[in-house]
Amino acid sequence: MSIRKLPNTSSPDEIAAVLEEDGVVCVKGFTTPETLNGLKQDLMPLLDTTPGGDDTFFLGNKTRRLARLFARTDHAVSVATNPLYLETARKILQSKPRKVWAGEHPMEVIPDLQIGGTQAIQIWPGQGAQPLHRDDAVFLWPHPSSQEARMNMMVALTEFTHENGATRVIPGSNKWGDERMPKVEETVTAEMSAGDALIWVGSTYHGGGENAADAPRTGIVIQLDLAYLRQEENQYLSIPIERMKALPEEIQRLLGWSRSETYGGWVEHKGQMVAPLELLKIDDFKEVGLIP
Ligand SMILES: O=C(O)CCC(=O)C(=O)O
Ligand SMILES: [Fe+2]
Repeated sequence: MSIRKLPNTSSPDEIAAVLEEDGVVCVKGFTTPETLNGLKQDLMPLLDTTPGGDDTFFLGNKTRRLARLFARTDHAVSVATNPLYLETARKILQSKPRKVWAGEHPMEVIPDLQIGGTQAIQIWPGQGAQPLHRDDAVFLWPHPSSQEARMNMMVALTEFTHENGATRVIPGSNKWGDERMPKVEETVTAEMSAGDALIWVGSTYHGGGENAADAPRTGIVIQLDLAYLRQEENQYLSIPIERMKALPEEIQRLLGWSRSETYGGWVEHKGQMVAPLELLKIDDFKEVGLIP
């Protein structure tokens, strides 16, 4: 099985249809050249001074990981809200409303989405392959499942080749049960040009490839998750409050500052159980117990 490649003129429905089947898809030309250049300008100098991981295996001591992308580049906003990703994620993650009763009143509730993690990942020559894994392991999600917990997307900032450590993926492994072991021989390589995006669901096995080339391979990942699950990367502590206040409300919500229809995530303010994003509108955070 190969990774299907779709043009950036595809609809979220078309992208979601491939994801439902294969668990992975590549969108060619996902970013504009301006966004790609902006991401590189903002992140490459920071990666230059980022140390490698502290384990040789899972995170890789020749792999540099720089997180907190919403604190570090304005371009994270357009990447996360690109309909080719966000609308597609909504089709996969929000397709099954849940039934809830409030007394005699039945409710059909659609779970919110949130950004669960952001990273630039730069694999240097000499880094071996990352173990194959499912990204929804962070939630101990059971498989097979009729509901995906997470979507992930890798946007290539450099070319991704088999030689330089492009992500390895097992298409179709999103349908496997938890007893089946992923094997390297079952993987295919997600070769991409800079600006392309690889999108996969949380249950698809994959891993960073070995870099046997002579230059680093760099990409960024932004995860979109069911908002009632714990964020993998703690966004509340990752983004300075003044920067949070300046972000669009859609992004504030996606970064966890909303309150769900069934009251997940509230904070008390003057006797009301409000969405935390109400606090972002208040100038003096000491008034509500937050220290800026
Ligand atoms: O760097 C890659 O190609 C994949 C990284 C990855 O899968 C992860 O860190 O979860
Ligand atoms: Fe992963």
